[in-house]
Amino acid sequence: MNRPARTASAVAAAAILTLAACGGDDDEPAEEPAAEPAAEPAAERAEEPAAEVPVSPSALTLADQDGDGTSVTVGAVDLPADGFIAVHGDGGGSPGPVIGVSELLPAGTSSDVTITLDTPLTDTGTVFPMVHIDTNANGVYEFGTVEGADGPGTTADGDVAVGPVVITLAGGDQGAGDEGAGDAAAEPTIVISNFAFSGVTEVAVGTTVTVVNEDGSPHTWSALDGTFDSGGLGQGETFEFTFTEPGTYDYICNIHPSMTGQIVVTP
Ligand SMILES: [Cu+2]
Repeated sequence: MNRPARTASAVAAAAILTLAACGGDDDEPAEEPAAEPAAEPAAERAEEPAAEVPVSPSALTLADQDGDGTSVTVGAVDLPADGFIAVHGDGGGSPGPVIGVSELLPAGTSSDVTITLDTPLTDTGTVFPMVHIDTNANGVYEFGTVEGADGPGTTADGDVAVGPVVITLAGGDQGAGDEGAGDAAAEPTIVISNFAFSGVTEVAVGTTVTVVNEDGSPHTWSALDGTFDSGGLGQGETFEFTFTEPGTYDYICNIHPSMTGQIVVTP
């Protein structure tokens, strides 16, 4: 588990030995410069919690996608320890500032991770999801704010686990929301769009409600009491449920729990 750190210090030690050896050929003063570099790596190692948490092998499975610019979905991420996906904006063809961070993800493989962008894209563009490991194991993403904490994860080859994702924003699609509402009377529909539920809020018992996800990001339509659960719906996918019990049903998207809604089923 500590292999990367050990390798790093071994390399540092080797470099120091080389320095000392070269200096030795020359003269005695060589011992003084050698003392300084020796002290630094030791101090770094003591302060850096990274040594205790593995950052490799990390891996990302990425694909270009359509979206509304508010999120990016990572197909899969493999983590050697608990960590995050930090989404970097486009810094001129390479990772720029971070514009969104996932929740804490467990060690192992997570699929279809959707990360909300704090700074939404306003046009088709590229973002760079990057693995960051929770090196201080406190569940909080602190890279850049706490020294030495939560640095990038690296692949088995030793590269930073990062890659570009082109998000294509749909243009001229603004009429789409109206269609669902128009048919609501005949065919009760709940539309998921722009990370929000809209549509029918009250139906009679026995009614079948259709839920459609218009977002590029996957969402679910899930009753808090478990009465219904669409599971993950991709873009354009629908789910139908027939209400057989009157009541008031609160629901959320399990992927984005801040997405909430309610439907009343009348007797
Ligand atoms: Cu969602």
